[in-house]
Amino acid sequence: MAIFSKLFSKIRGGSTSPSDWAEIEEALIAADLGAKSAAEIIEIAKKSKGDEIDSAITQSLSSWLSAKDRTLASNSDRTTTVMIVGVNGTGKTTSTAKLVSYLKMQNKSVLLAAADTFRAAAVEQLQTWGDRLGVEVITGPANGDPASVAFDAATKAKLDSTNYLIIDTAGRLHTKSDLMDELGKVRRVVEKVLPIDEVLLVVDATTGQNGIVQAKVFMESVAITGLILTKMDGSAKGGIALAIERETGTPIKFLGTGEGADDLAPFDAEGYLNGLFH
Ligand SMILES: Nc1nc2c(ncn2[C@@H]2O[C@H](COP(=O)(O)OP(=O)(O)OP(=O)(O)O)[C@@H](O)[C@H]2O)c(=O)[nH]1
Ligand SMILES: [Mg+2]
Repeated sequence: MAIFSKLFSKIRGGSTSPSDWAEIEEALIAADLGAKSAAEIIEIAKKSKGDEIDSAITQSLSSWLSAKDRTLASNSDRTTTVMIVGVNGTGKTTSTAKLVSYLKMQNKSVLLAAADTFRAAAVEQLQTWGDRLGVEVITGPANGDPASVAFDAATKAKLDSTNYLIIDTAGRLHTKSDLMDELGKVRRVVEKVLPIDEVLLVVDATTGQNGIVQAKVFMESVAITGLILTKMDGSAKGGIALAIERETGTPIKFLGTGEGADDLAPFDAEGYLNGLFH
């Protein structure tokens, strides 16, 4: 992930030719930083001298990261509700399971809502995770209304004073407006019982710049409070985290780094920036 170390060693190596700069810029774009940020980094590097380059670039990169709270919402007096949304196959269900594991480590009680009613296999997948992790999963009839499953789950979570309700939704193409509207319906119906605290958009890091497009469209339909960036273990292009925060202004709350229940880590912005250099 140390995408800047090559850049610096080249610059420090002496005079940097136009083709060297072009090569560095290409490397930054290939690392998924995005064309705009890559060009700006080159400008900063050209303007800075020797030892100043590191700090000048670090300063810009930190200002591009979101300044918003990255911690998962929590309420001491009522159930905290989390909706998990995103396009197909990004890792929503797996991330839901990972969040259960994360919350159970903190001795929190969790209820799951299988609001992906489109595929029987989707309900089974969540149920399997629920059994493995020892949490109850509220399901509904196949092809039933996802909002109704979410409503039933919210009612039960409130009644039982469960600490967290996590609603796993079906994957949907951000370009399909009827499916996007359905998320708004799930939200409104749950809000009859409990406020929605988090809407976490799950983005697959390996989809690169397309992830940013997905995030922007989802943000127009539902009020996204944070991102979970998955499959970081399968992407050597660490720039996407920075690019997506800069472009959307939305904080990454967690990184997914594998297929297991414990392969989730809160996003450490400082550690991430350090990792880009070393
Ligand atoms: N390597 C890796 N694989 C992951 C990660 N997160 C999820 N996966 C895998 O990605 C695949 C899809 O994950 P799911 O959790 O089913 O994705 P989903 O978004 O729920 O999919 P749909 O409900 O079909 O839209 C599975 O094979 C997961 O094991 C991750 O952080 N790293
Ligand atoms: Mg799923």
